[in-house]
Amino acid sequence: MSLPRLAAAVATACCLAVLPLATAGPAGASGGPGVPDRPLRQLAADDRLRIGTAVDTSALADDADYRRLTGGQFSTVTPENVMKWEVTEPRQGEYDYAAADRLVDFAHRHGQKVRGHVLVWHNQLPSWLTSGNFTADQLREILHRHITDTVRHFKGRVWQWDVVNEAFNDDGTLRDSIWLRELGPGYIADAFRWAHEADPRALLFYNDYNTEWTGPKSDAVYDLVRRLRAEGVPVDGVGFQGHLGIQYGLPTGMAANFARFDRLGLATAVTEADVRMEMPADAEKLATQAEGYRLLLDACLRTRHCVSFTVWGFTDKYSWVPSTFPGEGAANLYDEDYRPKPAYRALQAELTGRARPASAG
Ligand code: 9MR
Repeated sequence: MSLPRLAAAVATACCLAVLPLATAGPAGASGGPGVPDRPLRQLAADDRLRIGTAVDTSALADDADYRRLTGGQFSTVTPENVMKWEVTEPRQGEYDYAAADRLVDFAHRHGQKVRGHVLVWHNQLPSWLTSGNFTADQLREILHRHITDTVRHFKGRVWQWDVVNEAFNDDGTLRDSIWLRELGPGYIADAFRWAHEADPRALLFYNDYNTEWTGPKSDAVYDLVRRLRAEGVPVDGVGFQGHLGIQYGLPTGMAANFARFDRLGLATAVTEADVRMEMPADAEKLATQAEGYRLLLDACLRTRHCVSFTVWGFTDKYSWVPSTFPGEGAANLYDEDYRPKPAYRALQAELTGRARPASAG
């Protein structure tokens, strides 16, 4: 991204229209000594940061508390599932953007920006695609059309797109996916070029997990985006998902890792933060969890062009964790009854009174 575009990205993270906002939750406890009990989005606006959540659109439709906190606490939203290929193109060439459109409208009404998730991934693909007997040329054209049609549909309404998601293994080799097998590694650059053609103003991100610290995987992402930018491929940013588990110990060196991407002239973002634990939860585990969230936010706030910090859902009432990691859970900022947890207070405190490095441009 050119410097003016990067500066514009940071500027849109700042200066949010602040709407009448909700309290922290039904329990509405104070933010702790010296910490004002202001909604996260207001506090983040002071730091020129957008704070976001993934949104479960069924909960948004059915649960008034969920709706109130989604609109009141966050200044950007990511559809947790409804912009994924299996939902948006369930039959070849037949698109269904209805659920995603409803979320984009909600975001618009609440002064929120939208992170589009996701264009190229190995998961949640429709069966017509995975079990079809397509030639490489046909598959390339299918990918081109899907990206073009989807990005055009949301043109001007999506702030950041996760263009390519989780293309690497933890050892830094490219993941064996339908895209790599059939199209070769060039699919990544193609995807960014096609997305840029469809909406030249959207910020285009590479997004992955276990890349928050330095190691073979984040080195591989770093080498990829450096090479793509040198080749003039329109990559604007790197997303660090931020799925942590306290049983593994909390990561170190995240700010230094984010900084090297920043020095490439890229925007960065924390895109899917949650901090899970082995159940049952207790006060000590919740305190460690709070520190995990705090460390992720601190790394972002220290990074000049870290433009948004998104949590992957905000309440334990709706979370992907228990079904994916049996015996684990309690990964979110609010408990199942919408009581704010220590992690919520830690984010409030971390956002309060932080002087961020001045942005370039
Ligand atoms: O939270 C999502 C869950 O509801 C889906 O069942 C799951 C299917 O793979 O995807 C989850 O979201 C993932 C995201 O799209 C990409 N990064 C990892 C997230 C958690 O698995």
